Amino acid sequence: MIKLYDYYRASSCYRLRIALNIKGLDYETVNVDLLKGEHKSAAYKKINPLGTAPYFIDGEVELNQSLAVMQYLDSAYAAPKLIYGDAKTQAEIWQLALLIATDIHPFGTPQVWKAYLMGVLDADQAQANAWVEHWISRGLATYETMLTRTKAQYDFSCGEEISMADICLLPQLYNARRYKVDLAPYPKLLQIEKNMLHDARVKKATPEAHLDAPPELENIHGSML
Ligand SMILES: N[C@@H](CCC(=O)N[C@@H](CS)C(=O)NCC(=O)O)C(=O)O
Repeated sequence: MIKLYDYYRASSCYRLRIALNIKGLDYETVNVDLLKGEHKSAAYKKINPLGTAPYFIDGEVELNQSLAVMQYLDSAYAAPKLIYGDAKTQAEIWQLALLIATDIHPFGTPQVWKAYLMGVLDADQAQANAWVEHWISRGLATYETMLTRTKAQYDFSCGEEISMADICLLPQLYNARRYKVDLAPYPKLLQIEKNMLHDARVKKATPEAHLDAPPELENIHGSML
């Protein structure tokens, strides 16, 4: 069975729980407690040299990048496709997924804002928060603009089905809510968030629904769940 090294609140892990649920694949999770620093242990780095979560194992296939996992799931397993459509649509799905995964997400990870900005460069908490909020707002504003430029009105970013782009977007919106970023300027993203949370496969993947989540966990997705 597929094994996923997972942390309930980590957005790259959240991406893969959504992806696996949409593909209808069974998987077991192994909890990597990022708060306790388990990902930095020598034992975990023997498994995943990158020292991050998620880590994905399917037989002989072992991957430590969530987007590579989604590409693999599409190639190795039956529809629904996460990267669908003609050449243009597939490229647009990649473009939006990468906007989240490379131009927003890394700046908000603890290894950047906590370990490096605060730990090495001596930023204080307010400065670190401002840094994270800056990259989230810049990226989400770009995403909204890009959707506005396409004339089609879809339920999701690139069509009527959930794609890898949406799978990256939803956890990023979750993070934005945690940081109390004002999402009002992004009505298209808010509509996609609502549409996604309507789907039982997505709901099941949320941090709020995660079996390892503490009972007192704040409900970030709120009434949409
Ligand atoms: N590019 C990787 C990102 C992995 C990543 O940064 N994971 C975060 C959690 S979402 C992590 O493990 N962070 C640990 C840290 O920042 O200390 C992917 O897409 O899977």
